[in-house]
Amino acid sequence: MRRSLVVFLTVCCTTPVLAKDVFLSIAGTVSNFRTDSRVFNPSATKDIAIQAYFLPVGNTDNSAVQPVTINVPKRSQVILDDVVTAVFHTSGIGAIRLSSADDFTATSRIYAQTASGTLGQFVEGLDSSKAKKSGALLQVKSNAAFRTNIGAANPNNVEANVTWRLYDRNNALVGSATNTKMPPYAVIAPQNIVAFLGAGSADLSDGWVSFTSDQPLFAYISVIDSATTDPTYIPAGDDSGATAATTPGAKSFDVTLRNGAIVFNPSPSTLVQGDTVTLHIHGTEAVHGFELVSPGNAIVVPSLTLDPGASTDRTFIVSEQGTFSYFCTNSSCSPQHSTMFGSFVVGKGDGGDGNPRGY
Ligand SMILES: [Cu+2]
Repeated sequence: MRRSLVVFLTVCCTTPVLAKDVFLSIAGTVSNFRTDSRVFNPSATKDIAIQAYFLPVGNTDNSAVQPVTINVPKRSQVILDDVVTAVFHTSGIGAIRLSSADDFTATSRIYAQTASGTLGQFVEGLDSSKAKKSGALLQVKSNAAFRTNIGAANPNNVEANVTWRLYDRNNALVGSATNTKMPPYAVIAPQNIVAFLGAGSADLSDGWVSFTSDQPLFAYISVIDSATTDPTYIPAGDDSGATAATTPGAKSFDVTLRNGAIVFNPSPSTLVQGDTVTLHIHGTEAVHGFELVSPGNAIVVPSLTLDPGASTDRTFIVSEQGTFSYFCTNSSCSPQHSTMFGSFVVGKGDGGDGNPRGY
């Protein structure tokens, strides 16, 4: 009796589970852009049903999005031209999630309609099991000849906390890490990598991006030739998740933005010219801003704003001596805005005694 039960359990549970949860990270019907998708059912014996979700961009919670059913007969390709309009009866840009208890594959081509024809790029539908907690996006090009857009989709029904790092052609970290919170099923629209990652005027004739996330993520870049608008879609490859090597002698500070004060911890009074500084900036209580200006009025940390609970890192090299000033840049943050400023003095070096030298 017991033996037959064991046999029964073994037989019942060794059937492979083919459930799939596939993401097309970018699709859209907007201005002259369209997306044509194809879905294929490889089964020789079974017609299948797929639940399709359109997840709009905007990095918002898409967990309440309702699905549309797509039926795919056995051994058939279903043609979904202009999929956003044809299947979802909407427009705009977003990711598409396709979910089924059965196996299938999905592909798409997102393209611009031009006077002389279309210019497009291939997007492979990737199962959520292929999403990555750490990845590398290669072939970044951003200069006079090319621009690079970056986008991402969170395939989880929970928030993902992502840290992005941009590296130049010498594999040196550019600027500082950028932290992004992605709500459940949130989608980040393709956007220029220079603005998204705060690259400033760095040389990005070649580069790459790494990301780490507490939830597996889909991320991609699209590299666009500025002269022809020829686009190339590049999905994330694997990375070890190692963080950037820290600069020897680097100093880091927590900077808390709260109603009425900007608080450094520890005090930046020991900084000297040449130090590499990372500020871990934390928002609390209200939407506060932050900017840091050098003694010569150079903007060291460009204006940023943080929601309560949000944080971001900014790294810079102290290039001048004198008084550095910081202040809140959101004048409507709170009634105590007018006291949200401060300064610190940078000397020449400590002269070996651990104390800052006057200047
Ligand atoms: Cu303020």
